[in-house]
Amino acid sequence: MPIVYLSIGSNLGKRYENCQNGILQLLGITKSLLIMKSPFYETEPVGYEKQGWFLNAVIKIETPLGPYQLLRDLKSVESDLGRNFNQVRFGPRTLDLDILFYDNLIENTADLVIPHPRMHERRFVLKPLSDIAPNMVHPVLKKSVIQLLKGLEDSEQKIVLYK
Ligand code: PH2
Ligand code: MG
Ligand code: MG
Repeated sequence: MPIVYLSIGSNLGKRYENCQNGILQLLGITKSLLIMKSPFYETEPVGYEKQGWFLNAVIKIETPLGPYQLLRDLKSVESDLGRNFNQVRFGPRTLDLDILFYDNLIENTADLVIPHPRMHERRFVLKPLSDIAPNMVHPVLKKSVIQLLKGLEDSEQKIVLYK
């Protein structure tokens, strides 16, 4: 079955509970298996700065679903956990679930871009991803996760281990 890496994030309400409940719901409705889970990090907001820090983590799952059905289910879990979709781009959210990698699939449509189009610029994605998949090679950029992480500027995007 396909192996998928997902990024989890929350910066509204009970951030840790939102993430944990989101993971559990997602595994339930998609009948996916949790293979690995990174530690959580507290991360400085990227993109839109007037908002609270996020909690972020990455999980590795094995799923029977294709990428578009998985995307639909991620969105339904996000809205179930109180996410309001009529808000600023990159702004605060109770739960964000993004597909980073879906096997080595490269997908580029209006609805879905895989690998995630901004993952390689984001420490809040690359750090937890490097904890569980340091040698995974980005199928477009042809660099490993650890190489992508080392390519980021040291000063930008503060992140702190949470638990
Ligand atoms: N998600 C965003 C925009 N900015 N910043 C951090 N630190 N963590 C996120 O998960 C995040 C963000 C859009 O999805
Ligand atoms: Mg998202
Ligand atoms: Mg996102």
